[in-house]
Amino acid sequence: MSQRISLTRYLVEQQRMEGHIPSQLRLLLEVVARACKGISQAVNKGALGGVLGTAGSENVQGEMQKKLDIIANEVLIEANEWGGHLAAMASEEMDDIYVVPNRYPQGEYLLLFDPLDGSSNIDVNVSIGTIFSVLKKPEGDNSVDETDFLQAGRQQVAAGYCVYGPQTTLVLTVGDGVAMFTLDREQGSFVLTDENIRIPEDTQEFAINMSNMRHWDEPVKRYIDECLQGKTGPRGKDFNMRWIASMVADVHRILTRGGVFLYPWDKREPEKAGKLRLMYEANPMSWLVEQAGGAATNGKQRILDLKPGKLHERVSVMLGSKNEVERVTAYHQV
Ligand code: P6P
Repeated sequence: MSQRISLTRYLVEQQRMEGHIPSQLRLLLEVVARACKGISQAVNKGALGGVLGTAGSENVQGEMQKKLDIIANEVLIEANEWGGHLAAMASEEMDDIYVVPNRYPQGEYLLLFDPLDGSSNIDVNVSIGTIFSVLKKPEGDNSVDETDFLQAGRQQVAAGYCVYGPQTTLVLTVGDGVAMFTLDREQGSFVLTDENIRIPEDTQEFAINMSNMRHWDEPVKRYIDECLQGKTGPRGKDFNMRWIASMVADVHRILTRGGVFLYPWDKREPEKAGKLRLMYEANPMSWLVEQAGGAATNGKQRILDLKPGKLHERVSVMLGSKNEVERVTAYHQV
């Protein structure tokens, strides 16, 4: 059997050979991975752990929180607050940033996360996941506030997700390609199972919530309609469709076999730029996709170039196989 490389060894070798990962960032990534193992355990218990169903509260998005949303959020906070690698954290489940308490040393990194993406799938046993993004705290005074987080996605120093599906798989980039680690539950460690992941530039598979079709803008309607026309239409080939309603699972499929994912702006809430959140969903996923040779735009601009105005800002998302993203983006220019 080929030698098994653990996440720890991978990160140490990346640090030693590539110089990509300062020791504090390596510690941060190890802590996040350990937290994801804990979340995976909680998710896997399901009804036996009394963790299904709603918590009876709403998050900053006005969405009903599931018990596991809160558990996952707490696991990430408690795992990361004492290590000395972070100045503060931000989460989909918390209105404001969480500044590392004074009783712990402050570090130079900012950690953002959607602790459990795809919550609507928890109770029906469909894949969900944790998405995370790491920024450096801007130089300057020791205090930290929300404005320190408002950096474009191209400023990220690490990004990844952990998908809790048939396997528990951690996918990570520090700016030198994308690597995948599968959790070996017998050893209790993540093992490298794929690296230098590449997304095919072309695809015949799109992911979108078709029930929103009547609300889409014309360029998206045109793009999807041409896909649906298949071989006899302008695309000259048939397309398949997938929609898991867990961004983590849809993006994992795209990183594994290609595809294009769209959650575009629509007329249901025209004042909102989209449904997905820029800072802790679109930015980390867009960087992973770009690092694997794909593309990610909001229909008009590269997502990683967007300068956020507020922490929980939403954005229209089109990402995946490069040629498809470029096509649907071009339709927005006409
Ligand atoms: P819809 C999950 O709630 C999420 O934020 C993404 O993970 C997912 O892609 C999307 O929303 C699903 O939205 O409207 O299809 O339920």
